[in-house]
Amino acid sequence: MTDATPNNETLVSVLTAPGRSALATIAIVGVHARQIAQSLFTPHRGDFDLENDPGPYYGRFGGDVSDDVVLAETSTTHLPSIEIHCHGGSAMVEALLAQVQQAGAKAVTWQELLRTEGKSEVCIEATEALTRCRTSRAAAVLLDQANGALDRAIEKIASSSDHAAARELLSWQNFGLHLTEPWKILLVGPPNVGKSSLLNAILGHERAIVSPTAGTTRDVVHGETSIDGWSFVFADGAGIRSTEDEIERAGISLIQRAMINADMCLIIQDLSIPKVQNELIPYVDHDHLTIGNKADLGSPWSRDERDQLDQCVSARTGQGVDDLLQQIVRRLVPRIPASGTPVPFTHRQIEILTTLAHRPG
Ligand SMILES: Nc1nc2c(ncn2[C@@H]2O[C@H](COP(=O)(O)OP(=O)(O)OP(=O)(O)O)[C@@H](O)[C@H]2O)c(=O)[nH]1
Ligand SMILES: [Mg+2]
Repeated sequence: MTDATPNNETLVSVLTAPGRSALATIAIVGVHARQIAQSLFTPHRGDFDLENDPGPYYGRFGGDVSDDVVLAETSTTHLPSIEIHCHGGSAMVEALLAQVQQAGAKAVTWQELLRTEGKSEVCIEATEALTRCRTSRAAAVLLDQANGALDRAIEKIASSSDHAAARELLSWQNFGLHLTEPWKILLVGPPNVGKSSLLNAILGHERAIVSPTAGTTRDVVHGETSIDGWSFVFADGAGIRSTEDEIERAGISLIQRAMINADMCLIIQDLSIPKVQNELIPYVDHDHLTIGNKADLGSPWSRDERDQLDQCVSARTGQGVDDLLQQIVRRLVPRIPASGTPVPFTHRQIEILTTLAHRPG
């Protein structure tokens, strides 16, 4: 592992997320790290001798403004690296950071610090993605990439010009991009078919207003949940119909625009009234499932008409809702990578692989 820090430069960075928290971690890395710690830290008990004992030490860090901290040397390369665990109020973190800078360290982002320690771009991206992913299942895939699965695969492809291997990696791109961004599912259909009721049944709480009045929902209402360890955001909006009501028309245009960015639409119809062909719903080009709701009520639908649907549900009783969720997962996450599989998860990585897949030779 190489380090990119100029010999005389020592860096300081806050490793924890910006904002107030219980605790924060500041890292000092570079040739003068020990010297800087020595000038600002006084242990509550015993000696402070990083050369011979990496700690942890408990003591006071700072001059006029100071904090009780735990300090330890955490070097993994030949470059001295020290972590200070202080209280997390943003004013205290800023004050300590300023004092470390005054003592000679240069403030950098935690990404720059990782780069200095010789970590690859993929590893830095994975570390960043891990702070944003929402489920432990997604985190496990990202940890594999932080530990080098994707770096090793890209290196091998680059040296062997193995186009098929590049294409295989690219087949995971949609899955990979959704490790940090939930899949977007839009509930669409005519007014009063039970879109808001179904959103509430899926989320397990009363997120959207439900009423027998057609045209109740106007704004797009979002709710996030995880299914089988993958993250999804469901969105419900205005029922689509032709109307003179200006506010309802604005709501319909919102939901039509939201369809453009949705990963999948659920086209909902009401089984308790005769089947209507709603030409206003432009779903045919879109990945979608057709749903018949209100299956708890009597229905004028023929057997054939019901069989053409992907799923019958009752938002009121919950009948069929779990089966619907399983269908959604099977459609959007048809393959799950085995442990250790390289998976690209940023647009930068996808671009690199696309170039490798098309490189002559
Ligand atoms: N029996 C029965 N009634 C339902 C079911 N789902 C919804 N409803 C009723 O149907 C009516 C309309 O439900 P909503 O969820 O507000 O329908 P919507 O599609 O969101 O309607 P808009 O927002 O107006 O477009 C309400 O009275 C609900 O209680 C169901 O599965 N079974
Ligand atoms: Mg509604």
